[in-house]
Amino acid sequence: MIDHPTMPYTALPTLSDEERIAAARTFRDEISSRHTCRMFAPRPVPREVIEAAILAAGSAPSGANHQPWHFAVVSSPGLRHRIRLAAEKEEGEFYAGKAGQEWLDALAPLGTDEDKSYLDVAPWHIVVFGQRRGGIEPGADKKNYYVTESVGIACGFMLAALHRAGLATLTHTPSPMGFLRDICGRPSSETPLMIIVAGLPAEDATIPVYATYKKPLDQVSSWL
Ligand code: IYR
Repeated sequence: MIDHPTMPYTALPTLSDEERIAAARTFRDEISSRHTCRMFAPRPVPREVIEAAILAAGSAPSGANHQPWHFAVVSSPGLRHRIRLAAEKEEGEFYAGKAGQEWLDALAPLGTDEDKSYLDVAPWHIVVFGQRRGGIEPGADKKNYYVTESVGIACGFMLAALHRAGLATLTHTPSPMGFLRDICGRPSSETPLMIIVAGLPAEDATIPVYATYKKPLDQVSSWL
């Protein structure tokens, strides 16, 4: 076996079973209070929050530790408006029928439509790309593995970090979203996965009640 350096794993706190259960439940309560928000306040949020959230996302596990992600962080009003216009063009067709009736029916209880004005309002768009090729060293061009899984986990970490910082978030997935590559100036070897829209919620922000229904434990798990 090729020699590979190791180091002690000391990251975990020492907890009693009671403390462990309480900690798991505290995190459950905190993260389950996050809900997708489509109504933002036009208020600035410090760049440092976004930097820390990206580093949190970047600590996610990934195939061969290649970290096959890129976060294009868009704050300029001009670029955010370009993203809005391009997204609304695609979504206009989507909601006009391209999605198909079954998909439109599934979305109806959420009340979404082609109006993406929140993209002009929220101060940060974090456009997440998966990299088909890369590797760990700067400039490397190796094959990446489990790209979608890895980037999905990183997005989860990022949403948790932004929520912890008191920001509202939205995972926006315009369909199709190839335009994001052009607007963000990314190479064809990268695939946009989603825009994580982040900011403070509007004072009168609401969310669809439908989105707050979460499946109970017995529906989402089996214990063998
Ligand atoms: N991308 C569209 C449609 C949409 C699709 C799913 I699946 C959602 O959970 C929500 C919306 C939009 O953003 O409106």
